[in-house]
Amino acid sequence: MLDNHFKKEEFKKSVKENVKMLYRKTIEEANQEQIFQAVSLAVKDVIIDNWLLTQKQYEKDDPKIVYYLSMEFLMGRALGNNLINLCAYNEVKEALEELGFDLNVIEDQEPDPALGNGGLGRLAACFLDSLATLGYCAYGCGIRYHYGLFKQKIENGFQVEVPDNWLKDGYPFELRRPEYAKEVKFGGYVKVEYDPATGRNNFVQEGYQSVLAIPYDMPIVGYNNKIVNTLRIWDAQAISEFQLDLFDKGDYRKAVEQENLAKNICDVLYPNDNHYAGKELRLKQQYFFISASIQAAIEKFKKSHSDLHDLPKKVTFQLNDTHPTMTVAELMRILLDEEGMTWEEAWEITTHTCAYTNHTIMAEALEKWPIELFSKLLPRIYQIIEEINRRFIQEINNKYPGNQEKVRKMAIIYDGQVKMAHLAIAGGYSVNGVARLHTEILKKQELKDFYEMYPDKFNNKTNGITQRRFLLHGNPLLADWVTDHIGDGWVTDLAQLSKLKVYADDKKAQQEFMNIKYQNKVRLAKYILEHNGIEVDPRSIFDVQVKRLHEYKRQLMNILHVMYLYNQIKEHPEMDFYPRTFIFGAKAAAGYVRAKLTIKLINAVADVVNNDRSINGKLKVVFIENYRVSNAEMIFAAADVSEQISTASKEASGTGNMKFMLNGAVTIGTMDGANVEIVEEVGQENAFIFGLSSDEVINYENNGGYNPMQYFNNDPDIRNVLMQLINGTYSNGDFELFRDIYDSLLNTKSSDRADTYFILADFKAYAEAQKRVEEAYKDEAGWAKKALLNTACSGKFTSDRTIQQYVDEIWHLDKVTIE
Ligand code: CR6
Repeated sequence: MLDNHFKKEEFKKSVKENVKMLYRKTIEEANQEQIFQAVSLAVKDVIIDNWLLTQKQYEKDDPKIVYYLSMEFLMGRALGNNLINLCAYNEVKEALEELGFDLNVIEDQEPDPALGNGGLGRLAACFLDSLATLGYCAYGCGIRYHYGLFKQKIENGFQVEVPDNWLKDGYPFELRRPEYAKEVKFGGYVKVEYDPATGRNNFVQEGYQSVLAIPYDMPIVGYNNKIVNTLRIWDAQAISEFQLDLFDKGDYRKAVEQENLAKNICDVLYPNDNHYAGKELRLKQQYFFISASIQAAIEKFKKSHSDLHDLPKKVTFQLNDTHPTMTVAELMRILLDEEGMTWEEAWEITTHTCAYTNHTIMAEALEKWPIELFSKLLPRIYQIIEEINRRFIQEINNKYPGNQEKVRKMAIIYDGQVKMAHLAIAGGYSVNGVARLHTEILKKQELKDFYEMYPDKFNNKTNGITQRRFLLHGNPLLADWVTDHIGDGWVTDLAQLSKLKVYADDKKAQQEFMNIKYQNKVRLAKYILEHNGIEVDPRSIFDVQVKRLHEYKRQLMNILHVMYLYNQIKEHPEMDFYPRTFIFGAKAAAGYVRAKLTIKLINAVADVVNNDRSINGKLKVVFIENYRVSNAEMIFAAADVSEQISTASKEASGTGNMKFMLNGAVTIGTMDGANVEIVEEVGQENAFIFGLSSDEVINYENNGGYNPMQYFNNDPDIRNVLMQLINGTYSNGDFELFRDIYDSLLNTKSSDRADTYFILADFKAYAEAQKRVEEAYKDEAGWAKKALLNTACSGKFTSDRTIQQYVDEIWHLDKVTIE
């Protein structure tokens, strides 16, 4: 498989040459960061050859293209992944060893491109990997944020956000393409001109401000197939740099305004996961990258096709959540205003080209822009949405004559707001959820009226993850073991993992499997010691919850349970207890006060528990600082227990759950999101399921909630733990520090419903499930079998499967092979 380009000697020569050219140094003089740059350039050189080949092939085959439009691409480091997909990892590792360098250390020099928050952005990155690997023509379209998701420091137990200046040393895998720049217009007003020649009105935006969108391309390397697709992220540049004559005309103020507009747009990724903040700059970001992307896509289409009516046959715009919904209106604008089509023609094309993925039912994540803000910033786009809305309401009225309730619930513009989800549904041909349960909830609850009106648009695409990054790269020991047993077909066909099932009862296989887990735990323990100064025992159960911090994900329930266990051990020192290490990793949105307080609570509990010698190290709590893609790979590989404990119905899918499963961790979780399908694949007996069902939760919610007080009053264990939040146990005597958390559960003053996420209702069931985990772990062979079966049954959760379903059922792309 070794590509010609990766002849070891040649590669070494090229690294040396790059060090010389870039830094005027010999390889002995260069530091690790410089070696990283030099190695990356050598790798990029190989990639570019394949990139050109791919381009040629696409020009020849003219396949249908999917544009995956997303505000977020949480790519993680590229060097290791590119080497994996070029099948050159081991060769390069050896070459570097011969030069006196360790590839792992070199990989660690790369900043994590963190242009995303969590699951949604990481999903986009997995999808790009699968699209290239399966040979489909795809472009990722996004924003080149100068600052990605903040870096997290923990100071005195609190989260502190540090800017992520990932571009400061230059990013070797990007390619600036100024020749493809596009102009994007904001503000001004729309002038209507009657054109006697056509008998139509022309709509002309005037008095606007412009920004130049400059694309940067990143290569997306397919696995072992020479295909290299493109992630195109747009950066903003002031147009005045190009139009200096503005100054001459004396329009200095406008020039400065445009300069500022350009400066701000791509500054920073909004750090909210599953939460809509309604900021004007965010709206600018959305239109900025959508306008540039759609303009570029139409221009590209027109280069090799004569009739825009064929667009739906050749192009799909997939909207990753509502953030890119502007696509619907921008495409209409181009077809109407620039291409001179009639409304009916343009609408026919648009509604067969756009498709929408919904990623949440959380009300606070729904994007609703105030008309004021929207129409001022995007006057022409707003006009078009008004017309879409007018016609859509007509359609509703035709279908449900006289039913004002339907109009109120479904209109795109209502109550002074533009509802982006409604626009995405009306303006596209497909609406999909991201796990079976989630899609059913959309159909029966959240989007019920839309489902009734357009049943055929709705479909499910259960999320997936790429095994190339999360097993082959992240867990080389297990990857090799799997290949030794069933061959390497799983790398591109994960269903083959089911061939491992025959080893589930095999003593030798079990031992080897658990020995690999042990070695990965040693690797993580070392990382924890280096980064947290906490010593953990790799023989203890590694019980892990890593994901964004959000109340619905219930990290709070996890830490309350740790407090409960600690009480138990203190009260009954003689009690049989299998040593356990609870590991957390999570970033909280900078403005999410309660989430940040939860981080403090976890660290406060860790402080007390880890320093209590009387419990003989039976319990350890670790909060891993700055959880991100690169350390995630190592964490998944080392987990025994995967915490997937969201309030049922709230987690649309989850994807961390799949990464744990692939790496042989056993799930403790609720019947939520993709957990339902995980249990279906691996069997009830190989997971620990507990808690309220989504139906029960929704039922409570529709009937005014439930009363957590009853649990507080009737259960002394729960009462004890809650009292410890306000009696100074974990706050050096400060009664107030954690009072907000206490209040959130019992609602003594806040206006929200008490215990919105049913923590007290599920607490005892969770504790009981944790007890079952402990018992199961004591049975070594039994646990090994469970762990091994989790890996063996994880085949369904590859993003290759997800992408193939998108292709078969929504996109209908053509497969391409490089000759
Ligand atoms: N926060 C869902 O909450 C899902 C991902 C990807 C999320 C999560 O359950 O796995 O999307 N939703 O589909 C949003 O971001 C809106 C997420 O990552």
